[in-house]
Amino acid sequence: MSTSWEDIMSQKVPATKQAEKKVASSAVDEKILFEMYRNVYATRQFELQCIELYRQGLIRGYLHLYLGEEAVAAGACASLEVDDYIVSTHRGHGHCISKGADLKLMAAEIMGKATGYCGGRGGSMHISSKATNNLGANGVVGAGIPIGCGAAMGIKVKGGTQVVVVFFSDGASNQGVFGESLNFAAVFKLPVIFMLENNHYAVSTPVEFSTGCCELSKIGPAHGVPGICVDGNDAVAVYKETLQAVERARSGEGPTLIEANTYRHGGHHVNDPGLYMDQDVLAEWKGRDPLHMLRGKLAESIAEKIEKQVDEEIAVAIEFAKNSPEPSVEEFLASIQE
Ligand SMILES: Cc1ncc(C[n+]2csc(CCOP(=O)(O)OP(=O)(O)O)c2C)c(N)n1
Ligand SMILES: [Mg+2]
Repeated sequence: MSTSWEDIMSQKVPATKQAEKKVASSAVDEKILFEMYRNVYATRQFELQCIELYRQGLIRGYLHLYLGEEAVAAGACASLEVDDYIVSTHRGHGHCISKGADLKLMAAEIMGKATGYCGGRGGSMHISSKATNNLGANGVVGAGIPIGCGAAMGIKVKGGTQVVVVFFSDGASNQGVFGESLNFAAVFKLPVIFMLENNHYAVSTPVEFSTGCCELSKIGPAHGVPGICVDGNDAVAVYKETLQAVERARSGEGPTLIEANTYRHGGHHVNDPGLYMDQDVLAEWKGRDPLHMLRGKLAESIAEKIEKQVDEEIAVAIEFAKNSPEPSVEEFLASIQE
C-alpha cells in the first residue's frame, strides 16, 4: 500500500464524490477498508471493556454483546453516507459505533450517567443519536422493522435521497410485523434495506426450532422484495452487497432484504454462558472470526496504528463515563414534565 493511514483518513472528500467513488470501483477502497477495521476493532474492544465494567458493578441491567457479529454493522454502515439512517436492536453497540457514535457518550449511557446519549436513562438497549441519524435501539424484538419503514416513507414523502438500514435478527423475523413491513416497503418502493443478522439463535432457541423456512433471504421474494444471502463474518462481502442495495434504494427501485449469516461468540447476554450452543460449531465460527478475517486484508503497520488509536479513544471514553455524574432526580422530573 503506497499511502499511509493518516494520509487517507485526513483526505476530505465531499459526500457526493465518496458515493461516486464507492459505486465506481469494484475493488474496495482503502479508506473503506480502514473505516471497517476501525469499527470492527472498536466494537470488539469496547465490548470487552464493557464486560469488565459489568463485572465491577459499573454497568447495570442487561448487556447483549455483539461479539462475533461486528462485520455486519461495519460492512453495512460503510456503504452509507452520514445522513442516511439506521435502526438498531437490543444487541446494538456495533450498529452505534459503525454509524459514528461518540464512544464517550456511549460509555456514559451504558453506565447510566447524565452525560450519556440519553441522559443515562436508556442504557445499553436504548441508545439513539440524532447526530449520526441512529434512530435507536429497541428492547421490543422486531419493533425496529416498521420504524425503519416509517423513516423511509418520511424520506420518500419529503423527496429526500437518504436510505434506511434496519438491523434485526432471526428471532425478529418470526414476528408478524416483518411480513407486513416487507409488503409495505415493496408496495411503496421504500428506500429501506432490511439487514437480517442471522446469528442462528433467539436467546437459546436455534433458528431451526422456530422457523419453517431457514433460508431467511427467501422470505423477501415472497413479498416482492429481492433477497440476498451474504457471509456476515466477511465485512467486505457485507459492504459490497449493502452498497448495491443502497444504490437500488436511492434510485427509487425500492427495498432489499439481506440475510447476513453470522454467530454469537457466547450466550444471549453477558450473564448467559451459552452452554446450549454446540461447542464444535461455535469453535468453527470463532475460527472465522470477523476481526481476524478483516485484519488479514490490512498491512500490519496500519492495523497496529488503528488499534492504538482506538485503544486510546476507549480508555478516554471510559474515564469520561466513570467521572461523569449520575442523573439527578430534579432533572429527571423536569424532563418528564416537558
Ligand atoms: C416482543 C418481544 N418478545 C420477546 C422478547 C424477549 N426477548 C428479548 S431478546 C429475544 C431474542 C431475540 O432474538 P433475535 O431476534 O434473533 O435477536 P438476537 O438476540 O439474536 O440478536 C427475546 C425473545 C422481547 N424483548 N420482545
Ligand atoms: Mg438471533
